[in-house]
Amino acid sequence: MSETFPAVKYSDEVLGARRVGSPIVALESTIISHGLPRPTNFDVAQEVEEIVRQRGATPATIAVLDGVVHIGLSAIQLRDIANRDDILKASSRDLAIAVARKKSSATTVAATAHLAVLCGIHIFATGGLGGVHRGAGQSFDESADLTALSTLDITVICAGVKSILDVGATLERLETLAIGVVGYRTLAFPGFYLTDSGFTLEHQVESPKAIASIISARRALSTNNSALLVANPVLNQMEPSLHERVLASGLALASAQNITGKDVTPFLLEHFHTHSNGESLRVNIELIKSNAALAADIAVASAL
Ligand code: PSU
Ligand code: MN
Repeated sequence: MSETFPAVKYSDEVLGARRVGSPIVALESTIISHGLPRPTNFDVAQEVEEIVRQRGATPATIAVLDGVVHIGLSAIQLRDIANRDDILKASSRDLAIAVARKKSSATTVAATAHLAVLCGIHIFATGGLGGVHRGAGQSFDESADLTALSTLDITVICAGVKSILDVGATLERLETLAIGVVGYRTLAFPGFYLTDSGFTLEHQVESPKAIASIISARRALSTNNSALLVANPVLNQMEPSLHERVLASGLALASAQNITGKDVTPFLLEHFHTHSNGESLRVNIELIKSNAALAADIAVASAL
């Protein structure tokens, strides 16, 4: 007989929130393990959870530890994700492999969103969404975040898509995949480190309450079988010329060193963190916190 697997494990805090039906915000873990440098990553992970709590919602950071899916992490587990050297990066397709083989994996937007919805959580804060990479016409490198979000009832609060990507192509794919996009207090689609990617959105929303009513309209119309993106621009962006310089050198280095597949995004983020005099790190931290705060406000406004 084949092995059976335990259901996911909830933290006491998340269990308590589920019991009384109070709002929960899913938080991803790849941002901690592969997106931010040590030791800042652990501090930021804790601060982000605290921001969610202060605004009246419960944080559920999601990850796989030693083959067990965790919805909500203890401080020790959060530290493991931040500091352990054996933490993999799992997209949706890797989840079952990690669980069956008792591995430890941080979860990407795709995998976190999948597990959140599996557990009845429908609001999710991240940094920047994955998308279509530059040169994807040749490399076919498109993040599984997009296809995952095309099948999940979840609202993702992000600072747009990462500026290392082909933003125009990513917006086209979002349209094809029926993933709704609204700008939070802006029509300028944000570009992660940059407040404005140069692309214009069709819809602007002004408040968490307005987003909550879009979420209930999605349910009423059954258009909640794909995700809604809330694009929340960072207030204090990276200086655009510095951004352009570091991006150009990062892309050149990635190509010279033949970096491919799931390593591309962590490689470029790390390049930014080591070549921007702390600017990319400052902006990355600001945007994660800001997205977590907005996600908590939306969760409270929609009582999800
Ligand atoms: N946003 C960040 N830092 C990150 C990521 C997003 O601020 O590290 C991660 C997310 O987990 C996202 C992943 O799902 O990058 C996309 O990776 P890829 O391009 O390989 O699909
Ligand atoms: Mn990829």
